[in-house]
Amino acid sequence: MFPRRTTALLAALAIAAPAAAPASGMRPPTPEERDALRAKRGLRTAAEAAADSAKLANQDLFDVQRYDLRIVFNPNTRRINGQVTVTAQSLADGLDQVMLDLLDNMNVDGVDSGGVPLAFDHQGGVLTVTLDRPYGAGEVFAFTVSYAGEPDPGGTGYFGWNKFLQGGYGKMAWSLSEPDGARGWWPCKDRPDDKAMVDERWTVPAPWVATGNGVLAGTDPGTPGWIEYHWVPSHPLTTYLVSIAATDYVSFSDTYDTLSGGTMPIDYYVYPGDLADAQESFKNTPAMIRYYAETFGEYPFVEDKYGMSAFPFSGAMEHTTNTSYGYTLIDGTHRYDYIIAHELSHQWWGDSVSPETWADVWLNEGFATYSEALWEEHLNGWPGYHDYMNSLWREHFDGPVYDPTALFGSTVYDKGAWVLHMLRHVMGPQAFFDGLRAWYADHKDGVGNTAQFQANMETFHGAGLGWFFDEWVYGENSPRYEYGWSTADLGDGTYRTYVRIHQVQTDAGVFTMPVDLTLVLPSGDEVRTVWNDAWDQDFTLDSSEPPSDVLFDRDDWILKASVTTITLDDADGDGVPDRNDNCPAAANPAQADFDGDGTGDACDADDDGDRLDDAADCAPFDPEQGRPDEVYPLSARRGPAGATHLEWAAAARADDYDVVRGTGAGLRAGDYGGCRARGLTGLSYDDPDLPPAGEMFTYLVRGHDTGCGGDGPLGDASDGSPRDAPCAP
Ligand SMILES: [Ca+2]
Ligand SMILES: [Ca+2]
Ligand SMILES: [Ca+2]
Ligand SMILES: [Ca+2]
Ligand SMILES: [Zn+2]
Repeated sequence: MFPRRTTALLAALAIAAPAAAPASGMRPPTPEERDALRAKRGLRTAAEAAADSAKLANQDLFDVQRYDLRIVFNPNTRRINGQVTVTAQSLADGLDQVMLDLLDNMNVDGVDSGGVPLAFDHQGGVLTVTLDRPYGAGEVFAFTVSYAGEPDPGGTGYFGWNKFLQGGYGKMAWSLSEPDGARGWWPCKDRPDDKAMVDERWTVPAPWVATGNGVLAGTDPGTPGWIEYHWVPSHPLTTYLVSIAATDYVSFSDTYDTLSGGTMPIDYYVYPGDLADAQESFKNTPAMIRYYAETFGEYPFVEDKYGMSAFPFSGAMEHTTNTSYGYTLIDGTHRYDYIIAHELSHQWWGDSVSPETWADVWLNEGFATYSEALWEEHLNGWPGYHDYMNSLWREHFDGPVYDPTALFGSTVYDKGAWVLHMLRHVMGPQAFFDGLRAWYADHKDGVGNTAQFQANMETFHGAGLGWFFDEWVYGENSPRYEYGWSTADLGDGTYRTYVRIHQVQTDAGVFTMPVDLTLVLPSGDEVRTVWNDAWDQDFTLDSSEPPSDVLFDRDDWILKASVTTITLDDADGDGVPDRNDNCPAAANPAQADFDGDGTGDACDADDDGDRLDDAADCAPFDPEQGRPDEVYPLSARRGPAGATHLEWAAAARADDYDVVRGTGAGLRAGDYGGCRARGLTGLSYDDPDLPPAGEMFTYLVRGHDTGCGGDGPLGDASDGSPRDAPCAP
């Protein structure tokens, strides 16, 4: 809905006053205009709700199947009197009491079942009825409550008796029960999660017209001076959507051609002076129904009707098949088509698929607000849609979308619409709209909650969306982005653009989102989508032309609080930002790094990482060539027949090995001996010789690179000097 309090009506009138230049087209409302059209009221406090726990527990024990309402509305006394028959099914054995909501301004005259009086207690807004006997699970019971009183005596806005005209006030009767006003004028289980069939008999002064939900089954003059209108909806309703709107209406009709080739009436009821204006202002409704039917699935109440009835709010309310529409919005222009579209789309989102709890109200209002943008897209394509979504943008939204702090605040409406807008980009349009259609198809005439909607969309996305719902639906606030970019010419026809994305919001955690980065290239824009899931993140984008600009989320698919361009330092001017440059002080745009050690060749002293500095490396770009490492470890043990068995570990870059044998006496003289074997490709050697009596052999092994590396070391002597031993071939 687009509701507001009656007490603020004068301000609303000022906002809705015609502009100096008559507008012929629809334009997005400003945020201020939107706020002015919305009620500030919400549900009762948590403490008050908790006090309801006994009632809510009792209401869980029965399922209302049907309400038959028969109510006389007397604008002269501002009172109603009614009989409401409640038909319900017990969901538990032994149910002998049921608790309904009915505010204390209504006085209950009696409760009966088939003419037999039932005991009841009415206090604190709760009507407790003692049934004629205990009912078992599955059994159906019915009783009729007879009551009378003045609805909404405090003028909180759920019921009224006035209308406002150019010349002053007039009388009418109207209701706007969302979220919990139904209990102010009729007894019901006033919760959105229990839909029921409804039959409405509204008696009003003749010759008034009383409108309601569904199809007009007939009128009955009854008592002279009065007339009864009998409205029958063919689909179950949520209590807050039951509607009365009655005054000296004039009516006119239009026709919707259904998707299956049938027709459905569209019936309008307006104040007599507004007929001509309404015939112009309402003209687009059939096209809107058609568009939404094609987009979401057939209009939910195609067997009944769609209709609008003027009433004195400056906003509107999506009563099922009978939207109550602020009379100030009927001005002969189409500037308020967005409100017509909003309320119409509620027939799918809210009326057919109703919220399971009020915490889920964004499934109504976010969807209806998003549907405004879809209608604009239908009319004006992507630019219209894009501008419309941006008109819903705010730097800050209070609180979360789910279980909001303000039931009818901008977080629910506008951020809720942005949630769908963002989801469309995350999922892709095909999966997104398939998901919306399934959400409607699977929950029509029922209720749904946010977790179910998430699961539904995950099915079409083919992946989890918990990260998305956590940050955008259950979480609060929006990301603030800084980004910078720089491009390096790789010299091979490739341009590599470095992009840094830095999230700097302090009122929320890091946001995970796919981010569109647009490269502005001589031959046209290229959009690259990166997955941003860290506070400070770097990306590279290659292109065959140098970009003249890089745009962040050009098409505004992210509800970002801000985006700021930053400069990325590039000390050596090679186009690679310092934070990414593997040689920040040496121009090396291609960033060649032969050994992949993070230090570019342009500044790496050992390019191939073979531990020989380039200056000393006979093959600085071949780690397989170069002086072998020292052989280590080397072990010796006694082999068969007294031979010596040597084993050693492979040394890097060694292609084969030399075994050097000396004696203990030689070693003491600094002589390591000479080659015992050369060119061993294995890692062991058996020396069959036995040392002379009283002597011992010493062994050293060194690797040998058959390439340019030559001999490896034999290790260091005890004085630190390298050991050496000739090993002539
Ligand atoms: Ca650089
Ligand atoms: Ca560099
Ligand atoms: Ca390197
Ligand atoms: Ca090297
Ligand atoms: Zn709405």
